[in-house]
Amino acid sequence: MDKIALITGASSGIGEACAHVFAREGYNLILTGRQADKLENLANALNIQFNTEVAVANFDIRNKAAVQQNLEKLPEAWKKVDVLINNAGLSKGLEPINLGNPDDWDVMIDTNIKGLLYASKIVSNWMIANGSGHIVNLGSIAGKEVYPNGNVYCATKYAVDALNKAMRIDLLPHGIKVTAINPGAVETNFSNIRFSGDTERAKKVYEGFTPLVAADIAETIWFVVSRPAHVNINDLTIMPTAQANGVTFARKQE
Ligand code: 8X3
Repeated sequence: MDKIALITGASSGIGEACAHVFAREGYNLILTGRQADKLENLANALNIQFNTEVAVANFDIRNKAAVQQNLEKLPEAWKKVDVLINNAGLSKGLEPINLGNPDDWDVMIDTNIKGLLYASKIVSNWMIANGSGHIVNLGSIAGKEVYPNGNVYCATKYAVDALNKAMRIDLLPHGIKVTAINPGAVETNFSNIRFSGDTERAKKVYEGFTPLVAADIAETIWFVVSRPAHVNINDLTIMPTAQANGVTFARKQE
């Protein structure tokens, strides 16, 4: 069998873009996410375009039992995962801590931290059994700097940063590479979800400059994964040229 990449949160955005790039590069794919129809459509499209074999695993990454059942029931041949892309993640709300919605906090903590852990535990054991592997964790500039009203989202991405470092230590004896990719502003559905469908507010985030697109991140992940066996990129922060840090943008007035 060809190499296998498992991508969480694969039905849209950066996850979907990674599916395209890794299919193009000859990988077979395990695509996970909550939206079965979107995953199936993507699987069919990649099969037609690249002849990619795709296994779809439909579950909510916040559900520990569902993650375990759906991954463990994959046929043994599919457990020879070479690359795990821990992409599933989201932001809900952008409010000062005293006004934040604890339900939003739960969703972010359960998805961005706990979901990443559930998937990583299972797949890292497969990688240990296989004797190799590469885990790519999607962090964020929000995991490098705290910005106003970012509070809990930033905390979850700081946790990803910590787990990225921790995994690298723990999996070192097994020859497993671990990398964090930390994007700045990428125009996906991210801000629509952050602002609960307030598309006007979401659009403003990307006004007056050229943001990154999902493909920019997917190509960067491919670069990281395609380095020679002895090279690991630990941590990579990537931003639009018009963004200097979490809050400083060169915006042109329209
Ligand atoms: C997404 C980028 O700047 O909105 O993680 O936190 S940012």
